[in-house]
Amino acid sequence: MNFTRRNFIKACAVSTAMLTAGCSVNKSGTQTESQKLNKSDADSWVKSVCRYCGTGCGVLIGVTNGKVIAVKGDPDNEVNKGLLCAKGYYLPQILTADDRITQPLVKKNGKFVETSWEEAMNLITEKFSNAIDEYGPASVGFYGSGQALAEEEYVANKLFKGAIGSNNVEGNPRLCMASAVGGYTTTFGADEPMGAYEDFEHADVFFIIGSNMAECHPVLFARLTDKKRQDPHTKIIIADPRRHRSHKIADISVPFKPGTDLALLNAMAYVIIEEGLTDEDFIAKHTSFSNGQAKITYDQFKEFIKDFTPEFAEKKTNLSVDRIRELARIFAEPGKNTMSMWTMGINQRVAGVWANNMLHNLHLLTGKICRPGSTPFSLTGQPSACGSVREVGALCHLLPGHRGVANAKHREEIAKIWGISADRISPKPGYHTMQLFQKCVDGDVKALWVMCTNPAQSLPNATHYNPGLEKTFLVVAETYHPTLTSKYADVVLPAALWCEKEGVYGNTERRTQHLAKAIDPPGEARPDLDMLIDFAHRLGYGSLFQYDGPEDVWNEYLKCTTGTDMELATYQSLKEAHGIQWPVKDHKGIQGTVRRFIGGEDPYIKEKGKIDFYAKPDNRAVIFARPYKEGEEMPDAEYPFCLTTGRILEHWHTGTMTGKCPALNRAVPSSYVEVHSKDATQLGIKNGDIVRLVSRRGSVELPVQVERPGIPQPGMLFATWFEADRLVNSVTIDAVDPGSKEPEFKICAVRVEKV
Ligand SMILES: Nc1nc2c(c(=O)[nH]1)N[C@H]1C(S)=C(S)[C@@H](COP(=O)(O)OP(=O)(O)OC[C@H]3O[C@@H](n4cnc5c(=O)[nH]c(N)nc54)[C@H](O)[C@@H]3O)O[C@H]1N2
Ligand SMILES: Nc1nc2c(c(=O)[nH]1)N[C@H]1C(S)=C(S)[C@@H](COP(=O)(O)OP(=O)(O)OC[C@H]3O[C@@H](n4cnc5c(=O)[nH]c(N)nc54)[C@H](O)[C@@H]3O)O[C@H]1N2
Ligand code: SF4
Ligand SMILES: [Mo]
Repeated sequence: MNFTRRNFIKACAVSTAMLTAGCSVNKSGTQTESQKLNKSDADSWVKSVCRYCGTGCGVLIGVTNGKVIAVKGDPDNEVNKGLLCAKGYYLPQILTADDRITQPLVKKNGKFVETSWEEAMNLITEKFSNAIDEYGPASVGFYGSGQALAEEEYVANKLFKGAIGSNNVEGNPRLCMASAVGGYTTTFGADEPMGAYEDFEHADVFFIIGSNMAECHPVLFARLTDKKRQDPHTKIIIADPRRHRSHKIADISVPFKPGTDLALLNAMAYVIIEEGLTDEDFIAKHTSFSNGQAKITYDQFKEFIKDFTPEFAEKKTNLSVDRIRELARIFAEPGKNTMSMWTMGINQRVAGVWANNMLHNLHLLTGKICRPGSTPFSLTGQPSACGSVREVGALCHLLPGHRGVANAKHREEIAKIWGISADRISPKPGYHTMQLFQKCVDGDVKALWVMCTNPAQSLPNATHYNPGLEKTFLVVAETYHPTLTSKYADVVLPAALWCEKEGVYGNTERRTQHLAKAIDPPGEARPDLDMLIDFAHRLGYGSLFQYDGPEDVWNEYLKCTTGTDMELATYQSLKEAHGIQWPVKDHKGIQGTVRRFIGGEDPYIKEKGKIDFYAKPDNRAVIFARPYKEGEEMPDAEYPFCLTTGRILEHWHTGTMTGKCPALNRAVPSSYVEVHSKDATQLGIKNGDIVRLVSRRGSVELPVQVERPGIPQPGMLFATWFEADRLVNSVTIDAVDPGSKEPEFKICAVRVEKV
């Protein structure tokens, strides 16, 4: 397996560039095969965005005779300036895979049979209507995706919350970004990062924790390596219990015991205060303090933080006191700009929101925020978790434009735009993701529409929840069949994929981008948007869903953002531009905003240079006193290993797409588990051996990789989970953060058995 991966990396210039420390963006950019393509190599080049990660790279899609012949990086898109990673480069191959479905499938006597759209949609309408009539609107639900288009999620949200009256609208961002949302909204009163990729150019220090950018945000990582090359004084700190590819460019590698970050982050705050590295003027002007229940004073916070000495953190994390002090000093060095970045190592935790708060604390205590190069910058996983779910409000407690279902004024405002009476929208949040699937197990959710996600493989403790999918009347809108989820479906609807439809994505840095349609979908496959609008009409809500395509939907959605803190750009300007960052400046949406909460950039602040956290009633960001908390299930005598799960460069989540690209699949054909060499010796296992990981919930058999490609801490295992035949999520834990309801994919206890 390794041998092939090495060959792959060698053969694929761009991924080599992305994976190798210190490489240059220009070099990697000009080396890609796709970059060599000329204008004349295709009949037309269509402007779009990569459908994979939250980086949001602009692409140009080469079309000849109605077929996609190539994809290349869009040189005019500021995000990637023409660069792509391997996954982006191989995008054309996912369109033509053998298991694309081109006609609706209905399960009859346990077997899937092809059917007409008419029959499939009539059946769905009948089942949903019966459930609503008999058991009420809360007996039906929708489970969507941060990979769907904004218009698709908007229409689903309106249909379920506004027309049907069910707030059971959820999606995979709950498994991913919910803790980051919780962090931004509690600390600043408003979701999403205030900074931007442009901050890379100004930062002196990068504090990267729980994030493997080299593999998960490769083009951003290339920007980082380029910055380091141009400015060798740049300091890069990478804190992660596993040494992975991103560590190669680290000036300081900080591998620590998994699940103990909260001790490290509080101890950094301790040192910053003790050593007088705070920005007192900033703290006095722009912050308040809270213990989560009530306001506290700065002095009370200082009292609280006294327990979190570097010595305390040393015991928990296995990092030395000196190292912890050093990290705090580098982070807080006066006159330098510090940018922190994090992803799932922080979010997918039962203390995910608290960990997010603590990262914000460090920036607020040192005043390293709202300045070019100083910002707490959460990296978003999916291409449109921000644009399609966080902004559209497609989670059970939200409404479009950063509004909430529990707020009467918000319900009024949205009901007006939706053309319904406000009492149609329930003030009670629906079931969050893990509840929703539990309610399927319990038989309380009778009918569920799943769109652009594969929960039977991606939910934690999946073996517990999957029988619920069997019980519920399940509609799965998919591009391929079978997937682990579509197997449970009563109806599978063939979906148009990526460039076979048109719409909008929103990436990590508040950048909204238009994806043009390049080719027709195969057979009878349709865009998800069309399916949802058709469904709304059949349910009898036709008058509320009179749209003539995605632009019409966008125009209605745009009204939900007017006058809010996240005013979006017009469809026309999005079509022309290479992404526009909200909030737009002129109500027309030509000019975006790079940084928020700073006058001169943020259109809502009149005075140039003034920092104003206006989303909070007192205009102050909150520094939270958050206690220490470990993982829900830490190792013990019976289950002595800490299992973490995550990603590699070549594969995307459940592997339905990247598994179709021969080069990617050859490079890494199977999921595996990384083991530290000490543990391997003790267990008597070597590369390629198959081991069984057993948790309190289930087991999975995986081939062993000893310290490659990453090196986990002793006592820690790292498993990839892209392979459908090895259900790693039968082992993971479904404990959730009490605030964000995001599950703890990153930590559970297992034992290892030789097979
Ligand atoms: N190639 C590729 N790229 C992707 C994706 C993909 O599937 N494939 N998916 C996209 C999506 S949706 C997401 S959410 C992102 C995820 O992007 P990342 O979060 O960067 O990726 P992961 O591998 O899930 O986890 C990152 C790291 O968290 C670390 N970790 C585990 N436990 C702890 C802990 O206790 N503390 C800390 N600090 N770290 C810990 C793991 O060691 C791991 O290396 O990637 C996006 N990009
Ligand atoms: N063990 C473990 N589990 C995890 C995580 C982890 O770190 N560890 N991470 C979690 C995170 S962060 C995330 S984001 C989730 C992701 O989990 P999922 O969303 O379940 O994974 P994907 O493989 O991205 O699923 C997307 C599905 O949509 C289909 N599809 C593609 N395009 C379209 C389209 O246009 N329309 C429709 N209808 N279908 C389409 C694809 O074929 C694919 O089956 O997994 C979570 N699960
Ligand atoms: S970095 Fe992300 S968005 Fe860019 S090409 Fe790679 S997968 Fe696509
Ligand atoms: Mo994610």
